[in-house]
Amino acid sequence: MGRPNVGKSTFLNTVIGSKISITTSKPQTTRDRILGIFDTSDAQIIFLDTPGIHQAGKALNKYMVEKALSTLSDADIAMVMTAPDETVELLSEVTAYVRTSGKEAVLVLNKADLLSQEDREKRLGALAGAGDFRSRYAVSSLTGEGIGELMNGLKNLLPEGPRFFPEDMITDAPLRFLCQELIREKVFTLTQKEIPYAAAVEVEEFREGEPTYIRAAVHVERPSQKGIVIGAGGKMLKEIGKQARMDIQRLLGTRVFLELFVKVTKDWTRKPSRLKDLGYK
Ligand SMILES: Nc1nc2c(ncn2[C@@H]2O[C@H](COP(=O)(O)OP(=O)(O)OP(=O)(O)O)[C@@H](O)[C@H]2O)c(=O)[nH]1
Ligand SMILES: [Mg+2]
Repeated sequence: MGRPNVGKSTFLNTVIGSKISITTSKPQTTRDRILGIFDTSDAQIIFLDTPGIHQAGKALNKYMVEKALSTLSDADIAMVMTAPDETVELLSEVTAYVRTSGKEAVLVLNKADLLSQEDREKRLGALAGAGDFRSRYAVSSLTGEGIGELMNGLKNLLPEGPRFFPEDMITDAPLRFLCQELIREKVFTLTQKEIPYAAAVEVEEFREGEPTYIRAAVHVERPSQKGIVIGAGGKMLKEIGKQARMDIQRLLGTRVFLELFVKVTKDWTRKPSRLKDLGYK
Protein backbone atom coordinates (compact mmCIF):
# COMPACT_ATOMS: atom_id res chain seq x y z
CA MET A 1 0.00 0.00 0.00
CA GLY A 2 1.17 3.50 -0.59
CA ARG A 3 0.70 6.74 -2.42
CA PRO A 4 1.19 6.71 -6.20
CA ASN A 5 4.73 6.62 -7.58
CA VAL A 6 6.57 5.51 -4.41
CA GLY A 7 7.82 2.39 -6.22
CA LYS A 8 5.41 -0.39 -5.17
CA SER A 9 5.41 -2.08 -8.57
CA THR A 10 9.16 -1.71 -9.03
CA PHE A 11 9.60 -3.36 -5.63
CA LEU A 12 7.35 -6.26 -6.64
CA ASN A 13 9.28 -6.85 -9.86
CA THR A 14 12.62 -6.76 -8.04
CA VAL A 15 11.48 -9.23 -5.40
CA ILE A 16 9.90 -11.61 -7.93
CA GLY A 17 12.80 -11.19 -10.36
CA SER A 18 10.48 -10.69 -13.31
CA LYS A 19 8.41 -7.86 -14.74
CA ILE A 20 4.86 -8.72 -13.71
CA SER A 21 3.68 -5.20 -12.83
CA ILE A 22 4.18 -2.22 -15.10
CA THR A 23 6.13 0.78 -13.81
CA THR A 24 6.51 4.31 -15.10
CA SER A 25 7.73 7.65 -13.80
CA LYS A 26 4.12 8.95 -13.85
CA PRO A 27 1.77 8.52 -10.87
CA GLN A 28 -1.31 6.24 -10.99
CA THR A 29 0.26 3.67 -13.27
CA THR A 30 -1.11 0.55 -11.56
CA ARG A 31 -4.89 0.18 -11.79
CA ASP A 32 -5.44 -3.34 -10.48
CA ARG A 33 -4.22 -5.75 -7.85
CA ILE A 34 -1.14 -7.57 -9.15
CA LEU A 35 -0.17 -10.73 -7.32
CA GLY A 36 3.46 -11.84 -7.14
CA ILE A 37 4.69 -15.06 -5.53
CA PHE A 38 8.03 -15.07 -3.72
CA ASP A 39 9.15 -18.60 -2.95
CA THR A 40 12.19 -19.84 -1.02
CA SER A 41 12.89 -23.12 0.76
CA ASP A 42 11.40 -21.95 4.06
CA ALA A 43 8.66 -19.55 3.02
CA GLN A 44 6.25 -18.45 0.39
CA ILE A 45 5.23 -14.80 0.55
CA ILE A 46 2.39 -13.54 -1.64
CA PHE A 47 2.86 -9.88 -2.45
CA LEU A 48 -0.17 -7.91 -3.59
CA ASP A 49 0.73 -4.78 -5.52
CA THR A 50 -2.03 -2.17 -5.49
CA PRO A 51 -2.93 1.12 -7.14
CA GLY A 52 -1.64 4.17 -5.27
CA ILE A 53 -3.96 5.75 -2.71
CA HIS A 54 -5.12 9.18 -3.87
CA GLN A 55 -8.11 11.51 -3.77
CA ALA A 56 -10.40 9.88 -6.31
CA GLY A 57 -12.82 11.87 -8.45
CA LYS A 58 -13.62 9.89 -11.60
CA ALA A 59 -15.07 6.38 -11.65
CA LEU A 60 -11.71 4.93 -12.74
CA ASN A 61 -9.93 6.54 -9.79
CA LYS A 62 -12.61 5.35 -7.38
CA TYR A 63 -12.19 1.85 -8.82
CA MET A 64 -8.41 2.04 -8.24
CA VAL A 65 -8.64 3.15 -4.63
CA GLU A 66 -11.37 0.61 -3.89
CA LYS A 67 -9.17 -2.09 -5.42
CA ALA A 68 -6.33 -1.11 -3.11
CA LEU A 69 -8.62 -1.21 -0.08
CA SER A 70 -10.24 -4.55 -0.90
CA THR A 71 -6.75 -5.98 -1.42
CA LEU A 72 -5.71 -4.69 1.99
CA SER A 73 -8.60 -6.57 3.55
CA ASP A 74 -7.24 -9.83 2.00
CA ALA A 75 -3.73 -9.36 3.36
CA ASP A 76 -2.06 -10.62 6.55
CA ILE A 77 0.25 -7.62 6.77
CA ALA A 78 0.03 -4.10 5.38
CA MET A 79 3.39 -3.21 3.89
CA VAL A 80 3.14 0.56 3.79
CA MET A 81 5.55 1.97 1.23
CA THR A 82 6.77 5.52 1.19
CA ALA A 83 9.53 7.50 -0.54
CA PRO A 84 11.98 10.24 0.49
CA ASP A 85 9.91 13.11 -0.88
CA GLU A 86 6.74 12.17 1.04
CA THR A 87 5.43 14.00 4.08
CA VAL A 88 3.73 12.63 7.19
CA GLU A 89 0.59 14.37 5.98
CA LEU A 90 0.55 12.51 2.63
CA LEU A 91 1.45 9.21 4.22
CA SER A 92 -1.38 9.67 6.70
CA GLU A 93 -3.87 9.31 3.83
CA VAL A 94 -2.59 5.75 3.56
CA THR A 95 -2.18 4.92 7.23
CA ALA A 96 -5.72 6.10 8.00
CA TYR A 97 -7.00 3.20 5.86
CA VAL A 98 -4.54 0.77 7.41
CA ARG A 99 -5.66 1.75 10.88
CA THR A 100 -9.31 1.18 9.95
CA SER A 101 -8.44 -2.26 8.55
CA GLY A 102 -6.87 -3.28 11.87
CA LYS A 103 -3.98 -4.96 10.00
CA GLU A 104 -0.47 -5.13 11.34
CA ALA A 105 1.75 -2.76 9.41
CA VAL A 106 5.40 -2.37 8.53
CA LEU A 107 6.84 0.84 7.10
CA VAL A 108 9.10 0.61 4.07
CA LEU A 109 10.97 3.68 2.90
CA ASN A 110 11.75 2.94 -0.75
CA LYS A 111 14.21 4.84 -2.99
CA ALA A 112 16.74 4.84 -0.15
CA ASP A 113 19.42 5.07 -2.84
CA LEU A 114 18.52 8.75 -3.09
CA LEU A 115 19.49 9.37 0.55
CA SER A 116 22.64 9.17 2.64
CA GLN A 117 22.76 6.54 5.40
CA GLU A 118 22.16 9.25 7.99
CA ASP A 119 19.20 10.78 6.16
CA ARG A 120 17.54 7.36 5.76
CA GLU A 121 17.26 6.99 9.52
CA LYS A 122 16.01 10.55 9.90
CA ARG A 123 13.34 10.18 7.19
CA LEU A 124 12.23 6.81 8.53
CA GLY A 125 11.98 8.21 12.03
CA ALA A 126 9.93 11.19 10.87
CA LEU A 127 7.61 9.23 8.57
CA ALA A 128 7.00 6.55 11.19
CA GLY A 129 4.95 9.20 12.97
CA ALA A 130 2.19 8.67 10.41
CA GLY A 131 1.13 5.32 11.83
CA ASP A 132 1.55 2.45 14.22
CA PHE A 133 4.26 0.22 12.73
CA ARG A 134 5.65 -3.11 13.95
CA SER A 135 8.96 -2.38 12.26
CA ARG A 136 10.54 -0.13 9.63
CA TYR A 137 12.97 -0.60 6.80
CA ALA A 138 14.81 1.46 4.23
CA VAL A 139 15.17 -0.27 0.86
CA SER A 140 15.99 0.46 -2.75
CA SER A 141 13.97 -1.38 -5.35
CA LEU A 142 16.48 -0.24 -7.95
CA THR A 143 19.65 -1.55 -6.29
CA GLY A 144 18.07 -4.26 -4.11
CA GLU A 145 19.64 -2.78 -1.00
CA GLY A 146 17.81 -3.56 2.26
CA ILE A 147 15.39 -5.99 0.66
CA GLY A 148 16.95 -9.12 2.21
CA GLU A 149 16.51 -7.69 5.68
CA LEU A 150 12.90 -6.73 4.93
CA MET A 151 12.11 -10.24 3.64
CA ASN A 152 13.46 -11.79 6.83
CA GLY A 153 11.36 -9.39 8.87
CA LEU A 154 8.23 -10.26 6.89
CA LYS A 155 8.84 -14.00 7.26
CA ASN A 156 8.81 -13.60 11.03
CA LEU A 157 5.53 -11.70 11.00
CA LEU A 158 3.59 -14.01 8.70
CA PRO A 159 1.39 -16.84 9.95
CA GLU A 160 2.58 -20.41 9.46
CA GLY A 161 0.80 -22.43 6.83
CA PRO A 162 1.09 -24.46 3.66
CA ARG A 163 2.17 -23.03 0.31
CA PHE A 164 -0.76 -21.39 -1.47
CA PHE A 165 0.75 -21.71 -4.96
CA PRO A 166 3.09 -24.11 -6.82
CA GLU A 167 6.78 -23.28 -6.20
CA ASP A 168 7.49 -22.30 -9.80
CA MET A 169 4.51 -19.96 -10.20
CA ILE A 170 5.26 -16.22 -10.07
CA THR A 171 1.84 -14.64 -10.63
CA ASP A 172 -1.81 -15.51 -11.11
CA ALA A 173 -2.23 -12.92 -13.90
CA PRO A 174 -3.15 -14.40 -17.30
CA LEU A 175 -0.69 -13.77 -20.18
CA ARG A 176 -3.36 -11.79 -21.99
CA PHE A 177 -3.60 -9.38 -19.09
CA LEU A 178 0.20 -9.04 -18.83
CA CYS A 179 0.42 -8.24 -22.56
CA GLN A 180 -2.34 -5.67 -22.24
CA GLU A 181 -0.49 -4.02 -19.39
CA LEU A 182 2.80 -3.92 -21.30
CA ILE A 183 1.05 -2.09 -24.13
CA ARG A 184 -0.53 0.30 -21.62
CA GLU A 185 2.89 0.94 -20.12
CA LYS A 186 4.15 2.18 -23.49
CA VAL A 187 1.11 4.43 -23.93
CA PHE A 188 1.78 5.76 -20.44
CA THR A 189 5.45 6.52 -21.04
CA LEU A 190 5.27 7.75 -24.63
CA THR A 191 2.24 10.06 -24.38
CA GLN A 192 1.85 13.17 -22.24
CA LYS A 193 -0.60 15.22 -20.19
CA GLU A 194 -4.06 13.65 -19.90
CA ILE A 195 -3.53 10.94 -22.53
CA PRO A 196 -2.06 8.23 -20.24
CA TYR A 197 -5.03 8.68 -17.91
CA ALA A 198 -7.55 8.53 -20.75
CA ALA A 199 -6.18 5.29 -22.21
CA ALA A 200 -7.10 1.66 -21.61
CA VAL A 201 -5.90 -1.35 -23.58
CA GLU A 202 -8.01 -4.31 -24.54
CA VAL A 203 -6.53 -7.44 -26.11
CA GLU A 204 -9.15 -8.53 -28.63
CA GLU A 205 -7.39 -11.55 -30.03
CA PHE A 206 -4.52 -13.63 -28.65
CA ARG A 207 -3.32 -16.66 -30.57
CA GLU A 208 -0.22 -18.31 -29.13
CA GLY A 209 2.17 -19.69 -31.71
CA GLU A 210 5.32 -18.83 -33.63
CA PRO A 211 4.75 -15.96 -34.05
CA THR A 212 2.09 -15.25 -31.43
CA TYR A 213 -0.63 -13.08 -32.96
CA ILE A 214 -2.05 -10.31 -30.79
CA ARG A 215 -4.65 -7.76 -31.81
CA ALA A 216 -5.29 -5.02 -29.27
CA ALA A 217 -7.25 -1.80 -29.07
CA VAL A 218 -6.15 1.32 -27.24
CA HIS A 219 -9.32 3.00 -25.99
CA VAL A 220 -9.33 6.75 -25.47
CA GLU A 221 -12.12 9.06 -24.39
CA ARG A 222 -12.30 11.61 -27.18
CA PRO A 223 -11.63 11.82 -30.93
CA SER A 224 -8.87 14.44 -30.38
CA GLN A 225 -7.03 11.94 -28.15
CA LYS A 226 -7.26 9.31 -30.84
CA GLY A 227 -5.30 11.54 -33.18
CA ILE A 228 -2.58 12.05 -30.57
CA VAL A 229 -2.17 8.33 -29.86
CA ILE A 230 -1.94 7.59 -33.58
CA GLY A 231 0.43 10.51 -34.13
CA ALA A 232 1.49 12.21 -37.35
CA GLY A 233 1.63 9.60 -40.07
CA GLY A 234 0.91 6.90 -37.48
CA LYS A 235 4.30 7.48 -35.86
CA MET A 236 3.21 7.37 -32.21
CA LEU A 237 1.16 4.19 -32.49
CA LYS A 238 4.00 2.57 -34.38
CA GLU A 239 6.45 3.38 -31.58
CA ILE A 240 4.03 2.14 -28.91
CA GLY A 241 3.66 -1.10 -30.87
CA LYS A 242 7.39 -1.51 -31.44
CA GLN A 243 8.33 -1.08 -27.78
CA ALA A 244 5.42 -3.21 -26.52
CA ARG A 245 6.24 -5.99 -28.98
CA MET A 246 9.81 -6.24 -27.69
CA ASP A 247 8.61 -6.57 -24.08
CA ILE A 248 5.89 -9.08 -25.02
CA GLN A 249 8.40 -11.20 -26.96
CA ARG A 250 10.59 -11.31 -23.87
CA LEU A 251 7.60 -12.34 -21.75
CA LEU A 252 6.27 -15.03 -24.08
CA GLY A 253 9.54 -16.32 -25.48
CA THR A 254 8.07 -16.37 -28.99
CA ARG A 255 8.15 -13.90 -31.83
CA VAL A 256 5.11 -11.61 -31.72
CA PHE A 257 2.96 -10.08 -34.40
CA LEU A 258 1.19 -7.16 -32.73
CA GLU A 259 -1.61 -5.29 -34.40
CA LEU A 260 -2.75 -2.12 -32.62
CA PHE A 261 -5.86 0.00 -33.15
CA VAL A 262 -7.17 3.12 -31.45
CA LYS A 263 -10.85 3.36 -30.53
CA VAL A 264 -12.87 6.15 -28.97
CA THR A 265 -14.98 4.92 -26.06
CA LYS A 266 -16.56 8.16 -24.99
CA ASP A 267 -15.87 9.18 -21.36
CA TRP A 268 -15.03 5.62 -20.33
CA THR A 269 -13.15 6.77 -17.18
CA ARG A 270 -16.33 8.36 -15.83
CA LYS A 271 -18.81 5.59 -16.51
CA PRO A 272 -18.84 2.48 -14.30
CA SER A 273 -20.47 0.38 -17.05
CA ARG A 274 -17.73 1.32 -19.54
CA LEU A 275 -15.05 0.52 -16.94
CA LYS A 276 -16.49 -2.97 -16.65
CA ASP A 277 -16.45 -3.39 -20.44
CA LEU A 278 -12.75 -2.52 -20.42
CA GLY A 279 -11.93 -5.10 -17.73
CA TYR A 280 -12.01 -2.93 -14.60
CA LYS A 281 -14.46 -4.92 -12.52
N1 LIG B 1 15.71 6.05 -7.32
C1 LIG B 1 14.78 5.12 -7.22
N2 LIG B 1 13.70 5.16 -8.02
C2 LIG B 1 12.77 4.18 -7.89
C3 LIG B 1 12.90 3.13 -6.95
N3 LIG B 1 11.80 2.35 -7.04
C4 LIG B 1 11.04 2.87 -8.02
N4 LIG B 1 11.62 3.97 -8.54
C5 LIG B 1 11.08 4.83 -9.63
O1 LIG B 1 9.87 5.45 -9.17
C6 LIG B 1 8.94 5.57 -10.25
C7 LIG B 1 7.61 4.96 -9.87
O2 LIG B 1 7.75 3.57 -9.75
P1 LIG B 1 6.49 2.58 -9.73
O3 LIG B 1 7.00 1.24 -9.33
O4 LIG B 1 5.73 2.67 -11.00
O5 LIG B 1 5.63 3.23 -8.54
P2 LIG B 1 4.23 2.76 -7.94
O6 LIG B 1 4.26 3.01 -6.49
O7 LIG B 1 3.91 1.37 -8.37
O8 LIG B 1 3.25 3.80 -8.64
P3 LIG B 1 1.64 3.68 -8.94
O9 LIG B 1 1.42 2.40 -9.69
O10 LIG B 1 1.38 4.87 -9.77
O11 LIG B 1 0.96 3.72 -7.62
C8 LIG B 1 9.61 4.90 -11.46
O12 LIG B 1 10.19 5.90 -12.25
C9 LIG B 1 10.67 4.01 -10.83
O13 LIG B 1 11.78 3.76 -11.67
C10 LIG B 1 14.06 3.11 -6.11
O14 LIG B 1 14.26 2.26 -5.24
N5 LIG B 1 14.95 4.14 -6.29
MG1 LIG C 1 2.39 0.63 -9.48
